Amino acid sequence: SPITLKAYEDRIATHPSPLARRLLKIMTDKKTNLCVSLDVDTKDELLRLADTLGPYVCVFKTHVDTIEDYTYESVIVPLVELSKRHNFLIFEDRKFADIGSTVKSQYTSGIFKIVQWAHITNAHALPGPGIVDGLCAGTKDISEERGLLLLAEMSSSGSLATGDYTDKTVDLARRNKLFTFGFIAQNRLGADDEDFIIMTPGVGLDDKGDGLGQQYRTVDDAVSGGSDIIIVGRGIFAKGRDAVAESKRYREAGWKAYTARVK
Ligand code: 5FU
Repeated sequence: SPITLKAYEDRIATHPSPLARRLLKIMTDKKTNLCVSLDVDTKDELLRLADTLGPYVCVFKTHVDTIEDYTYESVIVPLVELSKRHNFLIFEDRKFADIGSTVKSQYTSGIFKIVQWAHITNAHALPGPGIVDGLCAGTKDISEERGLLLLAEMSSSGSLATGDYTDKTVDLARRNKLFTFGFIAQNRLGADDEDFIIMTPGVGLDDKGDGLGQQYRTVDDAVSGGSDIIIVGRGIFAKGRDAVAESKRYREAGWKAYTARVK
């Protein structure tokens, strides 16, 4: 049977993570639990989608290392500007997976300097507590809120992140709830009063998979199962789709499924 959960609005005041409070406020104000995954190859496509779809999303997810013509000045600076104009958060789906010292450098340095602009990033729990400590140390000189999601489950077929691994990932998140505010997952995780934010990829209304292991669930399935935010990529901008119309459709479906499950 579908689970019932507190309203996003009622979680704002009590959430331990400042970034999560900001996110829940955006979701409440804009009435959206849609995160669009901007998996495109050029800066023009990325910025055009961020501008036209901005009103419908709470978060944009990026893989900034796939942008062919990336420079910090031409991609990040305007993207941050758009995030202010349309009131969305930026989530760099970096999936860190190394020792603390290395991930700290990968988060703060190089050509991407993720911590400077991505409100949210994510990491695998595989290396153990040092990965969270290293990333958290990387936020020390940043004045704005930053947050981390741990990958507790994946959408892909045959994923090894199940059972005991998933449980231990939840335990790892419990060590630092100011910074680690939730999970990439397919199910509700943690106790109700822990209030982790669950973001769920592998959501699509028209496709079953992509031939490379991706598996799609419906919006209803994900949200009634406990997902707080649905992540949609190709379902919205694949060739032949009208990205604005699809964003409206997923946003409506996501909000309807959410209101149906609220206590
Ligand atoms: F952690 C995960 C996961 O378990 N599944 C995913 O699909 C992340 N993803 C990302 O979500 C993936 O890297 C894509 O960027 C996005 C899904 O895109 P799609 O086009 O909706 O399949």
